[in-house]
Order: sequence, then structure tokens, then C-alpha cells
Amino acid sequence: MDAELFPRTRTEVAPGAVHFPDWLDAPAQRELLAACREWARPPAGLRTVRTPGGGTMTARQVCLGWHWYPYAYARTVVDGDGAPVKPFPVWLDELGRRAVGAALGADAVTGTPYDIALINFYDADARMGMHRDGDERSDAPVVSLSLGDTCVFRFGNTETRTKPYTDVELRSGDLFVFGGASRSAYHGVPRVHPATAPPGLGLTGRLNITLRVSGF
Ligand SMILES: O=C(O)CCC(=O)C(=O)O
Repeated sequence: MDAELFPRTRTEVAPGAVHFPDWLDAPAQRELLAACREWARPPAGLRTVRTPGGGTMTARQVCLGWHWYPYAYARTVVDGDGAPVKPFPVWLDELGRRAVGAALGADAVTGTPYDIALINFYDADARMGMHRDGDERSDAPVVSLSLGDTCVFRFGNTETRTKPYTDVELRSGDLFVFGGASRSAYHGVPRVHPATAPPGLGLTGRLNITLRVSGF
């Protein structure tokens, strides 16, 4: 990463919401990217998500463990090819728990395993509107890992999609965890900065991997 005048450091953006820059080193990013490429293959691969109002999400998505569709979970891709969702690997649960420990401390690590991954792929024009992650029964912290292009991640409040919010720059390798009082906060991605991925990674665009505990 380029030398910077102000080093990027772990920051608590809101109570229970922590940005941990450069949490994944370059080899770990490459490994996670290789896994995402496998997960994106059909069946139950990367798809365009259609919303009930007839729109489409600009970020394309693939799920592990439980398939998310607006606004519920299923074991098969009910809004796509109908295939069983790919399994959620044990190593991804371990990564999720380590992430929570690093960001929020050992006390915040849940006893229940992480069992949902939503992997979002953003090209230069993709974005994600302000929303809450509210279709899970568990209130375990949400873990978010970023690969590739830098984005603006907007982290808001639990009441409205509007201000107050904080804009955080998420770069390749960054970790963001939100739990506790911030578990139900609105958040979104208003902008991706094209061609900002680390040159050695070999990714055009941005991937975000969010890990959740279903409680199902
Ligand atoms: O891409 C991101 O950083 C956010 C993804 C997100 O909010 C979600 O999957 O619910």
C-alpha cells in the first residue's frame, strides 16, 4: 500500500462498528479471491438480484450456506437456477470469528458459527442503496471483507436511511464489523472508484464478502 501522510488505523465509526484497515494481507486477499471465483461459477453462481418492485441490484451476488433473495433466505436459488446453495466452509467461519475478535474483542465473538456469506461483485457503475441486514434471526456481528477496487462505504444510523452517517473508504484487504448497538444500522455503497485495486491482485472491480449468523 502507498505510503500515506496519515496512517490508516482501526477506527470505531459508531458503537460496535469498527473499520480495521489492511486486515487481510496480499496472500490472504489472493486466496479469498480465488475462492470467490470458484463460488461464482454455476450452478448457484453469481446472479443478478431482482427486487419485488421490478428493479435489479447493480451489484451481482452469490451466496453460501443460505441463499438470500429479497427479503428472505432459502436453501436453493429460488430466484435463479433453482440449484442448492453452495456450502459454507468451516474455514470461513473461523475467518469470521477471527475478524470479530480483531475488530471488537474476544467477548464479542459469538458461540454460534457463521453460516451465511453474501458475496457482492461491483463493476465501476455498481452501487448498493442504504439498507439494514434484517433477514437473519441472530444479532451476531456482521463481518465485511473487501477485495479489489476501493469504495465509499456509508455507515448510518438505526432509524433512517439519511443523515447522520459516516463515509468510510474501504480498500482491498479492509475489514468492517458491525454488531451490538450498530447491528441494525443502515449502510450502503454509494460509489466504487474504478481501477484502484492493488495491481498484484488481478481483480477488475470490487468484491465484498459479508458473513452473518443466521440463527435459523
Ligand atoms: O459491499 C459492501 O461493502 C456492503 C454490502 C452489503 O451491505 C450487504 O451485502 O448487505
